Amino acid sequence: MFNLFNQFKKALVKTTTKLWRGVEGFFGIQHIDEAALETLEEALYGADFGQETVEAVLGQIREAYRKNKELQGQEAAAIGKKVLTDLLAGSQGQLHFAPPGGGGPLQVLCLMGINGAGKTTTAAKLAHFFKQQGVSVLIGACDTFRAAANEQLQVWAQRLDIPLVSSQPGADAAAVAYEAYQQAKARGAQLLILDTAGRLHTKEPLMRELQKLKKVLQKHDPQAPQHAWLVVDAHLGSNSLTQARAFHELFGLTGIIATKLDGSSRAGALVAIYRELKLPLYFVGLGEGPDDLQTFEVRPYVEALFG
Ligand SMILES: Nc1nc2c(ncn2[C@@H]2O[C@H](COP(=O)(O)OP(=O)(O)O)[C@@H](O)[C@H]2O)c(=O)[nH]1
Ligand SMILES: [Mg+2]
Repeated sequence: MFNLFNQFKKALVKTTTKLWRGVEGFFGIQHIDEAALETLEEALYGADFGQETVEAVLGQIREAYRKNKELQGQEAAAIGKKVLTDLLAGSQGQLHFAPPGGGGPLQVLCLMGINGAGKTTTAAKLAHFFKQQGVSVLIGACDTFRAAANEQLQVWAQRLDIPLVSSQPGADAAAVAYEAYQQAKARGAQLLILDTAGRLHTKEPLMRELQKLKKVLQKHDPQAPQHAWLVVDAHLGSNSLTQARAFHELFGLTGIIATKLDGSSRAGALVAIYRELKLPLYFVGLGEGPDDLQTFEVRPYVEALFG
């Protein structure tokens, strides 16, 4: 727990630095004033927390300042942390699997999102993560759109020693999903992770392809996919909220993964997404390596932002 906390904090350092720079040491100042509050407000908007959250944080801090003109930066930060923590209550996603070797029903996890969001990398990282937890995993390479996509997953699968089902570029993504499901079943796997082609939420044919994939999976199991996670690039800030709305409406998401938090200064958008859609956050990506994935936890996230 302690290690995880530190690692998270380190990776979010850029986010923190940005906020800090924006507020020029706001949290360290002896007594805050009107100018400091305005700088803080700007910094929070800059980090894409969204209007409602900025107003909630600022509202509480202003209220405290009104009552106590000697309010310290540290005290203001504690108020900010409390507001964010309350807003994020219930946002930590949880997954349950039968104990190692215990079997249990096959769960299907479908990753979706726009091009470059980090879906393929995340599919590999997740497979690696769950394998280490003793869950038996199989990956289905359903991005049949980009020629290099199969190759990218093959390299990962080989390196991490994870079974992979793939097909030719141009093949029907839903057919790959169907085949991958059968193989996962035959192997007694507990988790099937499906990587899919990147798509804009505005492009209809690709969005329809996702619906077809779902329909085909449901021939095997009416409950599948049990998990439909949107992978969002934290650099995109509030833009990712627009994506989440569209994917959720079309596909019915069950969760969010935010990648590239290691370099993002717009990480406040995660709060905005949770606030509106109430979709749990499962993992955050903190780099390009197989281990650069952490389960999302509220406390280190809030600490990193307001630390
Ligand atoms: N720094 C960083 N880079 C990442 C992260 N996740 C993915 N990437 C990089 O983002 C790029 C796009 O990733 P990819 O998985 O191919 O995206 P996809 O198009 O959604 O499948 C690659 O260069 C990845 O190495 C992350 O958490 N942090
Ligand atoms: Mg990909």
